[in-house]
Amino acid sequence: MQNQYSHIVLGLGATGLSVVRYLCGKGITPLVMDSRRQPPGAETLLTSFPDVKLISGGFDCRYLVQASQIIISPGIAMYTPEVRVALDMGIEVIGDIELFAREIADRTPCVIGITGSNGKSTVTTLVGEMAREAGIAVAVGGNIGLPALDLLHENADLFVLELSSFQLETTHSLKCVAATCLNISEDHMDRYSDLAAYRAAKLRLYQQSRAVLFNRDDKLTIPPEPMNQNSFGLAAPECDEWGISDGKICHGSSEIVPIAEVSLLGSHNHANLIAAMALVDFVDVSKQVMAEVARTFTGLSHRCEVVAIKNGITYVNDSKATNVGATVAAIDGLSDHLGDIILIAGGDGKGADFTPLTAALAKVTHLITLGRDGNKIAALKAGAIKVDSMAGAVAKATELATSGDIVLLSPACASLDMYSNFMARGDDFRGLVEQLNGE
Ligand code: UMA
Ligand code: ADP
Repeated sequence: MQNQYSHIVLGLGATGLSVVRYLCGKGITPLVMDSRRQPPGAETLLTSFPDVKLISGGFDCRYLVQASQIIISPGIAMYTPEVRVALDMGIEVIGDIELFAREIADRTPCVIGITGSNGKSTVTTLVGEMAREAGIAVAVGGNIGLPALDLLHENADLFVLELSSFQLETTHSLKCVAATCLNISEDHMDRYSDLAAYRAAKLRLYQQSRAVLFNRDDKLTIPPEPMNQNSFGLAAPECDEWGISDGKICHGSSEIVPIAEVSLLGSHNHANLIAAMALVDFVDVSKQVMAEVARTFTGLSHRCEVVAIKNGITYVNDSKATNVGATVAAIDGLSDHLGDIILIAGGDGKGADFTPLTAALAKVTHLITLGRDGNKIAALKAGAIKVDSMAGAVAKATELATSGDIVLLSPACASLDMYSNFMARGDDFRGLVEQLNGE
Protein backbone atom coordinates (compact mmCIF):
# COMPACT_ATOMS: atom_id res chain seq x y z
CA MET A 1 0.00 0.00 0.00
CA GLN A 2 1.38 3.39 -1.01
CA ASN A 3 1.43 6.12 1.60
CA GLN A 4 -0.92 8.67 0.09
CA TYR A 5 -2.14 10.26 3.29
CA SER A 6 0.12 12.27 5.59
CA HIS A 7 -2.87 13.51 7.60
CA ILE A 8 -5.64 11.29 8.97
CA VAL A 9 -8.78 12.68 10.54
CA LEU A 10 -10.01 10.14 13.05
CA GLY A 11 -13.74 10.52 13.68
CA LEU A 12 -16.03 12.63 11.52
CA GLY A 13 -18.92 14.52 13.21
CA ALA A 14 -18.72 18.27 13.74
CA THR A 15 -15.05 18.21 14.77
CA GLY A 16 -13.85 15.96 11.95
CA LEU A 17 -15.62 18.11 9.37
CA SER A 18 -14.04 21.28 10.76
CA VAL A 19 -10.60 19.64 10.56
CA VAL A 20 -11.22 18.56 6.93
CA ARG A 21 -12.28 22.11 6.07
CA TYR A 22 -9.16 23.51 7.72
CA LEU A 23 -6.72 21.06 6.09
CA CYS A 24 -8.28 21.34 2.63
CA GLY A 25 -8.02 25.13 2.97
CA LYS A 26 -4.27 24.60 3.40
CA GLY A 27 -4.07 22.38 0.34
CA ILE A 28 -3.82 19.12 2.32
CA THR A 29 -6.22 16.30 1.39
CA PRO A 30 -6.65 14.08 4.45
CA LEU A 31 -8.07 10.59 4.81
CA VAL A 32 -11.04 10.35 7.19
CA MET A 33 -11.83 7.25 9.26
CA ASP A 34 -14.77 6.69 11.56
CA SER A 35 -15.67 3.65 13.63
CA ARG A 36 -19.38 4.26 12.99
CA ARG A 37 -20.96 2.73 9.90
CA GLN A 38 -22.87 5.92 9.08
CA PRO A 39 -20.94 8.71 10.76
CA PRO A 40 -22.63 12.07 11.28
CA GLY A 41 -21.42 14.52 8.63
CA ALA A 42 -20.83 11.88 5.92
CA GLU A 43 -23.30 13.52 3.50
CA THR A 44 -21.70 16.95 3.94
CA LEU A 45 -18.26 15.44 3.41
CA LEU A 46 -19.38 13.80 0.19
CA THR A 47 -20.98 16.92 -1.25
CA SER A 48 -18.50 19.56 -0.03
CA PHE A 49 -15.27 17.51 -0.27
CA PRO A 50 -15.80 14.85 -2.95
CA ASP A 51 -12.03 14.22 -3.15
CA VAL A 52 -11.75 13.28 0.52
CA LYS A 53 -11.89 9.53 1.08
CA LEU A 54 -13.90 8.21 4.06
CA ILE A 55 -13.37 4.77 5.59
CA SER A 56 -16.29 4.01 7.91
CA GLY A 57 -17.13 1.15 10.25
CA GLY A 58 -13.62 0.89 11.72
CA PHE A 59 -10.07 2.25 11.80
CA ASP A 60 -7.59 0.82 9.30
CA CYS A 61 -4.18 0.51 10.99
CA ARG A 62 -2.37 0.18 7.67
CA TYR A 63 -3.06 3.86 6.95
CA LEU A 64 -2.63 5.02 10.53
CA VAL A 65 0.92 3.73 10.87
CA GLN A 66 2.02 5.55 7.72
CA ALA A 67 0.60 8.97 8.61
CA SER A 68 2.69 11.87 9.83
CA GLN A 69 -0.15 13.36 11.87
CA ILE A 70 -3.45 12.01 13.17
CA ILE A 71 -6.12 14.48 14.24
CA ILE A 72 -8.41 12.67 16.64
CA SER A 73 -12.03 13.52 17.52
CA PRO A 74 -12.79 14.22 21.19
CA GLY A 75 -15.34 11.41 20.88
CA ILE A 76 -12.56 8.81 20.49
CA ALA A 77 -10.46 7.68 23.46
CA MET A 78 -6.68 7.88 23.21
CA TYR A 79 -6.50 4.30 24.51
CA THR A 80 -8.37 2.96 21.46
CA PRO A 81 -6.11 0.04 20.33
CA GLU A 82 -5.51 1.40 16.80
CA VAL A 83 -4.57 4.81 18.24
CA ARG A 84 -2.17 3.15 20.68
CA VAL A 85 -0.45 1.36 17.82
CA ALA A 86 0.14 4.69 16.06
CA LEU A 87 1.31 6.39 19.28
CA ASP A 88 3.75 3.53 19.98
CA MET A 89 5.24 4.12 16.56
CA GLY A 90 5.85 7.77 17.46
CA ILE A 91 3.14 9.20 15.20
CA GLU A 92 1.79 12.53 16.40
CA VAL A 93 -1.83 12.38 17.60
CA ILE A 94 -3.44 15.75 18.34
CA GLY A 95 -6.92 17.23 18.57
CA ASP A 96 -8.65 20.09 16.77
CA ILE A 97 -7.88 22.54 19.59
CA GLU A 98 -4.14 21.90 19.18
CA LEU A 99 -4.41 22.68 15.47
CA PHE A 100 -6.27 25.86 16.39
CA ALA A 101 -3.61 26.78 18.96
CA ARG A 102 -0.81 26.32 16.41
CA GLU A 103 -2.67 28.43 13.85
CA ILE A 104 -2.98 31.40 16.20
CA ALA A 105 0.40 30.92 17.92
CA ASP A 106 1.82 34.17 16.56
CA ARG A 107 -1.02 36.33 17.78
CA THR A 108 -0.90 37.96 21.22
CA PRO A 109 -2.68 35.77 23.76
CA CYS A 110 -6.26 36.26 22.72
CA VAL A 111 -8.01 33.17 24.06
CA ILE A 112 -10.07 32.75 27.21
CA GLY A 113 -10.35 29.03 28.04
CA ILE A 114 -13.12 27.56 30.17
CA THR A 115 -13.31 24.03 31.49
CA GLY A 116 -14.93 22.28 34.46
CA SER A 117 -17.50 19.56 35.02
CA ASN A 118 -20.51 21.89 35.01
CA GLY A 119 -21.33 25.46 34.06
CA LYS A 120 -18.92 25.64 31.10
CA SER A 121 -21.52 26.61 28.49
CA THR A 122 -23.16 29.14 30.80
CA VAL A 123 -19.84 30.81 31.64
CA THR A 124 -18.59 30.64 28.04
CA THR A 125 -21.78 32.35 26.84
CA LEU A 126 -21.60 34.97 29.60
CA VAL A 127 -17.97 35.77 28.79
CA GLY A 128 -18.89 36.11 25.10
CA GLU A 129 -21.85 38.37 25.93
CA MET A 130 -19.79 40.61 28.20
CA ALA A 131 -16.96 40.92 25.68
CA ARG A 132 -19.41 41.68 22.85
CA GLU A 133 -21.23 44.24 24.97
CA ALA A 134 -17.86 45.89 25.66
CA GLY A 135 -17.26 46.28 21.91
CA ILE A 136 -14.64 43.52 21.55
CA ALA A 137 -14.71 41.49 18.30
CA VAL A 138 -15.28 38.12 19.92
CA ALA A 139 -15.83 34.57 18.63
CA VAL A 140 -17.28 31.86 20.91
CA GLY A 141 -16.95 28.12 20.32
CA GLY A 142 -15.31 24.80 21.20
CA ASN A 143 -17.18 22.12 23.14
CA ILE A 144 -20.19 24.46 23.32
CA GLY A 145 -20.98 23.38 19.75
CA LEU A 146 -19.13 25.40 17.12
CA PRO A 147 -15.74 23.72 16.51
CA ALA A 148 -12.81 26.02 17.29
CA LEU A 149 -11.28 25.76 13.81
CA ASP A 150 -14.49 27.14 12.31
CA LEU A 151 -13.97 30.33 14.34
CA LEU A 152 -10.79 31.18 12.49
CA HIS A 153 -12.78 32.70 9.62
CA GLU A 154 -14.27 35.26 11.97
CA ASN A 155 -12.25 38.42 12.27
CA ALA A 156 -11.99 38.09 16.04
CA ASP A 157 -9.67 39.79 18.50
CA LEU A 158 -10.79 37.43 21.27
CA PHE A 159 -11.68 33.72 21.14
CA VAL A 160 -13.71 32.30 24.01
CA LEU A 161 -13.36 28.53 24.07
CA GLU A 162 -15.31 25.98 26.08
CA LEU A 163 -12.95 23.04 26.49
CA SER A 164 -13.82 19.48 27.48
CA SER A 165 -11.45 17.11 29.23
CA PHE A 166 -11.38 15.09 26.00
CA GLN A 167 -10.22 18.11 24.01
CA LEU A 168 -7.65 19.07 26.63
CA GLU A 169 -6.08 15.58 26.56
CA THR A 170 -4.83 16.29 23.04
CA THR A 171 -3.97 20.00 23.45
CA HIS A 172 -0.46 21.17 24.40
CA SER A 173 0.21 24.67 23.14
CA LEU A 174 -2.81 26.86 23.70
CA LYS A 175 -1.77 30.27 25.04
CA CYS A 176 -4.70 31.70 26.94
CA VAL A 177 -4.77 35.17 28.40
CA ALA A 178 -6.89 33.66 31.20
CA ALA A 179 -8.36 30.24 31.89
CA THR A 180 -10.52 28.60 34.51
CA CYS A 181 -11.56 25.20 35.75
CA LEU A 182 -14.96 25.97 37.28
CA ASN A 183 -15.45 22.80 39.32
CA ILE A 184 -14.64 19.10 39.31
CA SER A 185 -17.12 16.32 40.00
CA GLU A 186 -17.40 12.84 38.54
CA ASP A 187 -18.22 12.69 34.83
CA HIS A 188 -17.19 10.54 31.89
CA MET A 189 -16.02 7.75 34.16
CA ASP A 190 -16.38 5.40 31.19
CA ARG A 191 -13.37 7.23 29.67
CA TYR A 192 -11.17 7.74 32.78
CA SER A 193 -9.66 5.27 35.26
CA ASP A 194 -10.58 7.52 38.21
CA LEU A 195 -11.42 11.08 39.26
CA ALA A 196 -7.70 11.96 39.50
CA ALA A 197 -7.16 11.10 35.83
CA TYR A 198 -10.21 13.16 34.81
CA ARG A 199 -9.01 16.10 36.93
CA ALA A 200 -5.51 15.89 35.47
CA ALA A 201 -6.95 16.16 31.96
CA LYS A 202 -8.92 19.29 32.93
CA LEU A 203 -6.03 20.97 34.76
CA ARG A 204 -3.82 20.67 31.67
CA LEU A 205 -5.50 23.96 30.73
CA TYR A 206 -3.74 25.80 33.57
CA GLN A 207 -0.31 25.07 32.04
CA GLN A 208 -1.48 26.79 28.89
CA SER A 209 -2.59 30.10 30.37
CA ARG A 210 -0.91 33.33 31.42
CA ALA A 211 -3.39 33.69 34.33
CA VAL A 212 -5.46 31.05 36.12
CA LEU A 213 -8.80 31.46 37.88
CA PHE A 214 -9.83 28.73 40.31
CA ASN A 215 -12.92 28.14 42.46
CA ARG A 216 -12.31 28.70 46.20
CA ASP A 217 -15.35 26.52 46.95
CA ASP A 218 -13.91 23.50 45.13
CA LYS A 219 -10.47 22.33 46.31
CA LEU A 220 -10.04 20.13 43.26
CA THR A 221 -9.76 23.23 41.06
CA ILE A 222 -6.79 24.70 42.98
CA PRO A 223 -3.62 24.59 40.85
CA PRO A 224 -1.31 21.82 42.13
CA GLU A 225 1.62 24.26 41.93
CA PRO A 226 1.50 28.02 42.57
CA MET A 227 0.88 30.00 39.39
CA ASN A 228 -0.24 33.47 38.42
CA GLN A 229 -3.60 32.76 40.00
CA ASN A 230 -6.73 34.34 41.45
CA SER A 231 -9.99 32.85 42.71
CA PHE A 232 -13.76 33.22 42.66
CA GLY A 233 -16.29 31.87 45.15
CA LEU A 234 -19.58 32.55 46.87
CA ALA A 235 -18.05 33.86 50.12
CA ALA A 236 -16.71 37.37 50.70
CA PRO A 237 -13.55 38.04 48.70
CA GLU A 238 -10.21 38.89 50.25
CA CYS A 239 -7.77 41.32 48.64
CA ASP A 240 -8.10 40.97 44.87
CA GLU A 241 -10.43 37.93 44.89
CA TRP A 242 -13.94 37.71 43.43
CA GLY A 243 -16.99 36.82 45.56
CA ILE A 244 -20.16 38.01 47.29
CA SER A 245 -20.10 40.49 50.12
CA ASP A 246 -23.23 41.96 51.79
CA GLY A 247 -25.42 40.53 49.01
CA LYS A 248 -23.33 42.13 46.26
CA ILE A 249 -20.93 40.62 43.75
CA CYS A 250 -17.55 42.20 44.47
CA HIS A 251 -14.02 42.27 43.14
CA GLY A 252 -12.03 42.83 46.30
CA SER A 253 -13.70 45.85 47.87
CA SER A 254 -15.15 47.09 44.60
CA GLU A 255 -18.92 46.43 44.27
CA ILE A 256 -20.31 45.32 40.91
CA VAL A 257 -23.98 44.34 41.21
CA PRO A 258 -26.44 43.27 43.96
CA ILE A 259 -27.44 39.58 43.72
CA ALA A 260 -31.08 40.73 43.98
CA GLU A 261 -30.70 42.35 40.53
CA VAL A 262 -29.17 39.25 38.88
CA SER A 263 -31.49 37.40 36.48
CA LEU A 264 -29.93 33.92 36.72
CA LEU A 265 -31.44 31.56 39.31
CA GLY A 266 -29.55 29.49 41.87
CA SER A 267 -26.28 29.91 43.74
CA HIS A 268 -24.45 27.69 41.21
CA ASN A 269 -25.36 30.24 38.54
CA HIS A 270 -24.19 33.11 40.74
CA ALA A 271 -20.83 31.34 40.93
CA ASN A 272 -20.86 31.08 37.12
CA LEU A 273 -21.56 34.78 36.80
CA ILE A 274 -18.74 35.73 39.17
CA ALA A 275 -16.32 33.49 37.24
CA ALA A 276 -17.33 35.13 33.95
CA MET A 277 -16.75 38.61 35.42
CA ALA A 278 -13.34 37.61 36.75
CA LEU A 279 -12.38 36.25 33.32
CA VAL A 280 -13.43 39.29 31.28
CA ASP A 281 -11.59 41.51 33.74
CA PHE A 282 -8.41 40.17 32.10
CA VAL A 283 -9.46 41.76 28.81
CA ASP A 284 -10.47 45.03 30.47
CA VAL A 285 -14.25 44.77 30.24
CA SER A 286 -15.70 47.47 32.49
CA LYS A 287 -17.59 46.69 35.70
CA GLN A 288 -20.55 48.59 34.28
CA VAL A 289 -20.79 46.15 31.35
CA MET A 290 -20.44 43.17 33.73
CA ALA A 291 -23.36 44.49 35.79
CA GLU A 292 -25.48 45.14 32.70
CA VAL A 293 -25.10 41.55 31.44
CA ALA A 294 -25.74 40.19 34.96
CA ARG A 295 -29.08 41.98 34.99
CA THR A 296 -30.20 40.84 31.53
CA PHE A 297 -28.83 37.30 30.99
CA THR A 298 -31.53 34.79 31.93
CA GLY A 299 -29.67 31.56 31.09
CA LEU A 300 -29.45 28.92 28.37
CA SER A 301 -32.13 26.44 27.30
CA HIS A 302 -32.13 23.00 28.98
CA ARG A 303 -30.27 24.33 32.04
CA CYS A 304 -32.71 24.84 34.93
CA GLU A 305 -35.08 26.42 32.41
CA VAL A 306 -38.69 27.07 33.41
CA VAL A 307 -40.68 25.70 30.44
CA ALA A 308 -44.21 26.19 31.82
CA ILE A 309 -46.28 26.93 34.87
CA LYS A 310 -49.51 24.91 34.73
CA ASN A 311 -52.10 24.78 37.49
CA GLY A 312 -49.53 26.43 39.75
CA ILE A 313 -46.95 23.69 39.07
CA THR A 314 -43.59 24.90 37.72
CA TYR A 315 -41.99 22.59 35.14
CA VAL A 316 -38.21 22.93 34.92
CA ASN A 317 -36.12 21.49 32.09
CA ASP A 318 -32.57 20.74 33.26
CA SER A 319 -31.89 18.08 30.61
CA LYS A 320 -28.26 19.28 30.36
CA ALA A 321 -27.69 17.81 33.83
CA THR A 322 -25.79 14.84 32.43
CA ASN A 323 -23.86 14.11 35.62
CA VAL A 324 -24.48 13.88 39.36
CA GLY A 325 -22.88 17.27 40.21
CA ALA A 326 -25.27 19.16 37.94
CA THR A 327 -28.36 17.49 39.44
CA VAL A 328 -27.15 18.16 42.98
CA ALA A 329 -26.67 21.84 42.04
CA ALA A 330 -30.16 22.04 40.50
CA ILE A 331 -31.88 20.51 43.54
CA ASP A 332 -29.87 22.66 45.98
CA GLY A 333 -30.45 25.79 43.90
CA LEU A 334 -34.21 25.28 43.48
CA SER A 335 -35.00 23.96 46.95
CA ASP A 336 -34.03 27.37 48.37
CA HIS A 337 -36.59 29.15 46.21
CA LEU A 338 -39.84 27.27 45.72
CA GLY A 339 -42.10 24.45 46.99
CA ASP A 340 -41.77 20.64 46.93
CA ILE A 341 -39.64 19.08 44.20
CA ILE A 342 -40.70 16.10 42.09
CA LEU A 343 -37.57 14.92 40.33
CA ILE A 344 -37.37 13.00 37.04
CA ALA A 345 -33.92 11.38 36.68
CA GLY A 346 -32.10 8.55 34.91
CA GLY A 347 -30.57 7.72 31.55
CA ASP A 348 -27.05 6.62 30.61
CA GLY A 349 -24.94 7.04 33.76
CA LYS A 350 -21.59 6.78 31.91
CA GLY A 351 -20.26 4.53 34.69
CA ALA A 352 -20.91 7.10 37.45
CA ASP A 353 -21.22 6.39 41.15
CA PHE A 354 -24.64 7.84 42.05
CA THR A 355 -24.26 7.74 45.85
CA PRO A 356 -23.26 11.45 46.07
CA LEU A 357 -26.88 12.14 44.99
CA THR A 358 -28.27 10.69 48.24
CA ALA A 359 -28.22 13.89 50.34
CA ALA A 360 -29.84 15.93 47.55
CA LEU A 361 -32.53 13.27 47.03
CA ALA A 362 -33.57 13.80 50.66
CA LYS A 363 -34.75 17.28 49.58
CA VAL A 364 -36.93 15.75 46.86
CA THR A 365 -40.51 14.76 47.75
CA HIS A 366 -41.00 12.22 44.94
CA LEU A 367 -38.41 10.59 42.70
CA ILE A 368 -39.39 9.24 39.29
CA THR A 369 -36.75 7.30 37.34
CA LEU A 370 -36.36 6.16 33.76
CA GLY A 371 -33.69 5.00 31.32
CA ARG A 372 -30.87 2.46 31.39
CA ASP A 373 -29.47 3.43 34.81
CA GLY A 374 -32.73 4.67 36.34
CA ASN A 375 -32.85 1.71 38.70
CA LYS A 376 -29.49 2.63 40.23
CA ILE A 377 -30.85 6.09 41.15
CA ALA A 378 -34.19 4.63 42.34
CA ALA A 379 -32.24 2.42 44.77
CA LEU A 380 -31.10 5.56 46.64
CA LYS A 381 -34.57 6.68 47.74
CA ALA A 382 -37.38 4.69 49.31
CA GLY A 383 -40.63 4.89 47.37
CA ALA A 384 -39.02 5.85 44.06
CA ILE A 385 -41.32 5.31 41.10
CA LYS A 386 -39.93 3.64 37.96
CA VAL A 387 -41.41 4.47 34.56
CA ASP A 388 -40.32 3.47 31.07
CA SER A 389 -40.84 6.67 29.08
CA MET A 390 -40.71 10.45 29.41
CA ALA A 391 -44.46 10.52 28.75
CA GLY A 392 -44.97 8.19 31.74
CA ALA A 393 -42.65 10.35 33.86
CA VAL A 394 -44.42 13.63 33.05
CA ALA A 395 -47.86 12.06 33.62
CA LYS A 396 -46.84 10.55 36.98
CA ALA A 397 -45.14 13.75 38.14
CA THR A 398 -48.23 15.81 37.25
CA GLU A 399 -50.46 13.39 39.14
CA LEU A 400 -48.29 13.73 42.27
CA ALA A 401 -47.72 17.51 42.14
CA THR A 402 -49.91 20.19 43.65
CA SER A 403 -49.92 23.94 43.16
CA GLY A 404 -46.62 25.52 44.28
CA ASP A 405 -44.55 22.40 43.50
CA ILE A 406 -41.76 22.00 40.96
CA VAL A 407 -41.47 19.16 38.47
CA LEU A 408 -37.76 19.04 37.68
CA LEU A 409 -36.23 17.05 34.84
CA SER A 410 -32.58 16.81 35.94
CA PRO A 411 -31.42 13.34 34.88
CA ALA A 412 -27.86 13.11 36.34
CA CYS A 413 -27.23 11.00 33.23
CA ALA A 414 -26.50 11.34 29.52
CA SER A 415 -29.46 10.95 27.19
CA LEU A 416 -27.96 8.62 24.59
CA ASP A 417 -29.81 5.47 25.76
CA MET A 418 -33.15 7.07 24.77
CA TYR A 419 -32.41 10.18 22.67
CA SER A 420 -29.95 11.52 20.10
CA ASN A 421 -28.78 14.21 22.55
CA PHE A 422 -29.76 16.18 25.68
CA MET A 423 -31.60 18.77 23.59
CA ALA A 424 -33.93 16.11 22.12
CA ARG A 425 -34.62 14.87 25.67
CA GLY A 426 -35.38 18.38 26.92
CA ASP A 427 -37.57 19.08 23.90
CA ASP A 428 -39.52 15.87 24.53
CA PHE A 429 -40.12 16.97 28.13
CA ARG A 430 -41.16 20.44 27.06
CA GLY A 431 -43.52 19.06 24.37
CA LEU A 432 -45.19 16.71 26.83
CA VAL A 433 -45.61 19.52 29.36
CA GLU A 434 -47.11 21.79 26.71
CA GLN A 435 -49.72 19.11 25.95
CA LEU A 436 -50.89 18.98 29.58
CA ASN A 437 -54.26 20.50 30.37
CA GLY A 438 -54.39 23.62 32.47
CA GLU A 439 -53.32 27.23 32.43
N1 UMA B 1 -17.46 8.27 17.92
C1 UMA B 1 -17.16 7.00 17.48
N2 UMA B 1 -16.27 6.87 16.47
C2 UMA B 1 -15.73 7.91 15.86
C3 UMA B 1 -16.02 9.21 16.32
C4 UMA B 1 -16.89 9.35 17.37
O1 UMA B 1 -17.70 6.03 17.98
O2 UMA B 1 -14.98 7.70 14.88
C5 UMA B 1 -18.46 8.41 19.00
C6 UMA B 1 -17.83 8.69 20.28
O3 UMA B 1 -17.88 7.55 21.09
C7 UMA B 1 -18.68 9.83 20.86
C8 UMA B 1 -19.54 10.36 19.80
O4 UMA B 1 -19.29 9.51 18.69
O5 UMA B 1 -19.52 9.38 21.88
C9 UMA B 1 -19.31 11.83 19.57
O6 UMA B 1 -18.62 12.06 18.47
P1 UMA B 1 -19.16 13.15 17.49
O7 UMA B 1 -18.63 12.87 16.15
O8 UMA B 1 -20.61 13.33 17.67
O9 UMA B 1 -18.44 14.46 18.05
P2 UMA B 1 -18.52 15.88 17.39
O10 UMA B 1 -19.73 16.03 16.56
O11 UMA B 1 -17.21 16.16 16.77
O12 UMA B 1 -18.71 16.79 18.70
C10 UMA B 1 -17.58 17.13 19.49
C11 UMA B 1 -18.01 17.13 20.93
N3 UMA B 1 -18.48 15.81 21.31
C12 UMA B 1 -17.81 15.05 22.18
O13 UMA B 1 -16.79 15.40 22.70
C13 UMA B 1 -18.39 13.72 22.53
C14 UMA B 1 -19.10 18.17 21.13
O14 UMA B 1 -19.38 18.26 22.52
C15 UMA B 1 -18.60 19.53 20.67
O15 UMA B 1 -19.65 20.46 20.75
C16 UMA B 1 -18.10 19.46 19.24
O16 UMA B 1 -17.11 18.42 19.13
C17 UMA B 1 -17.45 20.77 18.77
O17 UMA B 1 -16.28 21.04 19.47
C18 UMA B 1 -20.60 17.67 22.95
C19 UMA B 1 -20.36 16.82 24.19
O18 UMA B 1 -21.22 16.03 24.54
C20 UMA B 1 -21.62 18.75 23.32
N4 UMA B 1 -19.21 16.98 24.87
C21 UMA B 1 -18.93 16.28 26.10
C22 UMA B 1 -19.56 17.01 27.29
O19 UMA B 1 -19.82 18.22 27.19
O20 UMA B 1 -19.75 16.36 28.34
C23 UMA B 1 -17.42 16.20 26.30
P1 ADP C 1 -21.54 22.39 30.84
O1 ADP C 1 -21.29 23.09 29.55
O2 ADP C 1 -20.32 22.28 31.69
O3 ADP C 1 -22.26 21.10 30.69
P2 ADP C 1 -23.86 24.08 31.39
O4 ADP C 1 -23.73 25.52 31.64
O5 ADP C 1 -24.36 23.66 30.06
O6 ADP C 1 -22.46 23.39 31.69
O7 ADP C 1 -24.79 23.42 32.50
C1 ADP C 1 -24.88 22.00 32.54
C2 ADP C 1 -25.64 21.55 33.75
O8 ADP C 1 -24.93 21.88 34.94
C3 ADP C 1 -27.02 22.15 33.88
O9 ADP C 1 -27.83 21.14 34.38
C4 ADP C 1 -26.83 23.26 34.89
O10 ADP C 1 -28.00 23.51 35.64
C5 ADP C 1 -25.70 22.72 35.80
N1 ADP C 1 -24.78 23.74 36.28
C6 ADP C 1 -24.52 24.93 35.71
N2 ADP C 1 -23.56 25.57 36.41
C7 ADP C 1 -23.20 24.77 37.42
C8 ADP C 1 -22.24 24.88 38.48
N3 ADP C 1 -21.46 25.95 38.62
N4 ADP C 1 -22.15 23.83 39.35
C9 ADP C 1 -22.91 22.75 39.20
N5 ADP C 1 -23.85 22.60 38.24
C10 ADP C 1 -23.98 23.58 37.34
